[in-house]
Amino acid sequence: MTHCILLGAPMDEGQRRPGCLMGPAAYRVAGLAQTLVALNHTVEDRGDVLPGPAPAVTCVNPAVHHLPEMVAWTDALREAVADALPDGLPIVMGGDHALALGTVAGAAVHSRRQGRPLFVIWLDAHSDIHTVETTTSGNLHGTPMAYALGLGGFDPFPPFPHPVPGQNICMFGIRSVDPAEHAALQAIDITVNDMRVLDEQGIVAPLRAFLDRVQAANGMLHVSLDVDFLDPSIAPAVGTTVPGGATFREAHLVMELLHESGLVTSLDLVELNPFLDDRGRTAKLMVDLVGSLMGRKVFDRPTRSF
Ligand code: EXY
Ligand code: MN
Ligand code: MN
Ligand code: MN
Repeated sequence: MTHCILLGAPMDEGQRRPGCLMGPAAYRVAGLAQTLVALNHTVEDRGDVLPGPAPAVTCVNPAVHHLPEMVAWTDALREAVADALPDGLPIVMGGDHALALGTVAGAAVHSRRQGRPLFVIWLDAHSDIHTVETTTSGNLHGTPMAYALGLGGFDPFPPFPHPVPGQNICMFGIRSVDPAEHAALQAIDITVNDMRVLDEQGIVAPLRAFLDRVQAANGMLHVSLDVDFLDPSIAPAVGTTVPGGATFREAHLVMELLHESGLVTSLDLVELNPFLDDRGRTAKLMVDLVGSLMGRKVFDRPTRSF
C-alpha cells in the first residue's frame, strides 16, 4: 500500500498550444484517485500548485516565451514535490512537460536529503534536452532533461540542485531529436532507448537493465510519462504527436515492470491536452497506465528480485 499524493500543475506556458492546463481536471474526472483507492492505496489530493508572482527575468534567446511564468512554476513545483516526497509518492498531474523543470528538481532535493541517488526514466517521443539557449522553438517543455543534467545555458533559472548524472537517466521511446539535442546526447553518457532499440530488443531487456542499476545503487526513481510516448492512434490528446510510438501493450508492460521493481518514488503525467481528446480516451488511458504502474494486474506473478 502506497500513500499517493496528487498535485495538479495546471500550466501550459511551456509550449504554444493552449489546453494542457485542463489536464489536472481531466485526470480527476477520469478517476485517477478512485483507480488508486481501488488498488488499496491511500490518496491525498493536495489540489493544484499555485506559483508565486512571475519574476521580471529575461534571457539571451529571443525565441523563448513565458520565461518568467516558467521560473515561477519551477520554484513552486520543486518545493511542492520536495515537500510531498517525505509523506508518500507524489503524482504530478500536468500540465506540459516544462513542469519537470520543477518536479525533477524537487525529487533531487529529496533524494539528496535521503542520501540516495536519483534516477530518472523519461518516457517520451522527444529527448527534451535543449537548453534555454539552444531551443529554436522557444518552447521550454523541450528543456527539462538538460536542466536536470545541470547543463549550462539555463539563466535565469536557479542552478539545478544536485544534478542527475547522465548514467542515472534512461530515455525510452525516443523518435524525435533536434540537431542541438543530438549533439548534447553525443556529449554525455546517457541511455537513449529510441524506438529502433525497442523494435529490436523489445521493452523488457532494456528496462530491466536500467532497473537493475537503480536497485544496485539503492536509488530513488522518478518517472516522467509524456503522453506522446504513446502512439497517436491510441493517445490523440497531445499537441506534439509523433507516429510510431509505444503500443497499448508495450506501454502497460513498461508500467507493470516498473511496478514489479518497487523502485518508483515519484511520477509526472505530462502533455495531456484534454481539448484535443476524443471523448476522454487519452485521459482514461493515462489513468489506466497509472493503474498498471501502481499494481493492477490480472494474475499475481512471482516478484522478481532486481
Ligand atoms: N524538440 C522540439 C522543440 O524543442 O520544440 C519538440 C519538443 C517537444 C517536447 C515535448 C514535450 O516532449
Ligand atoms: Mn500562468
Ligand atoms: Mn516531453
Ligand atoms: Mn514529447
